[in-house]
Amino acid sequence: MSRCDFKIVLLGSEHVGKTSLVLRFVNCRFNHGIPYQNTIGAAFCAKTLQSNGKDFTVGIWDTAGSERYEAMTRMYYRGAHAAIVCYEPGSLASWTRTRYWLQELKTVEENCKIYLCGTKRDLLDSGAVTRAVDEDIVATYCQELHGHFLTSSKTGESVDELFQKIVDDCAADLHLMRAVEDQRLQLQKEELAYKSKNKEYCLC
Ligand SMILES: Nc1nc2c(ncn2[C@@H]2O[C@H](COP(=O)(O)OP(=O)(O)O)[C@@H](O)[C@H]2O)c(=O)[nH]1
Ligand SMILES: [Mg+2]
Repeated sequence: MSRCDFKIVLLGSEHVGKTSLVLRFVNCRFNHGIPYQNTIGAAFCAKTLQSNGKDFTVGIWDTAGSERYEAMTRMYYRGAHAAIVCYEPGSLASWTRTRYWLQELKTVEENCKIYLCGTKRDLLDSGAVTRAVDEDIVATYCQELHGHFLTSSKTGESVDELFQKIVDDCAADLHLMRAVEDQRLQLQKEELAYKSKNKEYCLC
């Protein structure tokens, strides 16, 4: 049984910045200048955050964006409590892929809270790239979603805010919190059962 309270999955096309976003959030760093490393299948990591004075462990699945791994990616968003769907504001192709994932999530995982994330904000701010994805269109899509953040994994801008909002939304979801409490109780029971079983064999 999983010890994570909330499951978050990252979706979006290759190169959009998903792995960098997770690394910035979990390790507070940005791998600048390191050659691009394609995520194979998916990668997992976890971090504990607080909401309303309580600790919650979030498990994050960073998926491969490539269409080659699409069937595999579906396995990772099954049962996700939240999805971060990433696009690059400077890339129309990445936005097309985003629309695909939004549609897919809405039909397959209707209870999943969806957050749009425009990545590489530093490149937009510095003028290194120009916006190709229309802001009004993004705003229209956002009306049905839980939030929209423009992040930079290079500077860290809005990264913690994105994950904090997800944890706050999950912690405010009574149905989900009931499931979290049940899971914690179950884990406690299993731990107690394990300890008392091992005591029987202890010779000291
Ligand atoms: N300037 C800038 N580059 C970024 C940012 N996020 C990612 N990158 C770069 O974009 C490329 C793809 O990033 P990666 O996180 O591997 O994308 P993924 O394929 O979606 O996991 C890498 O060369 C990163 O260094 C960002 O916020 N700012
Ligand atoms: Mg990756």
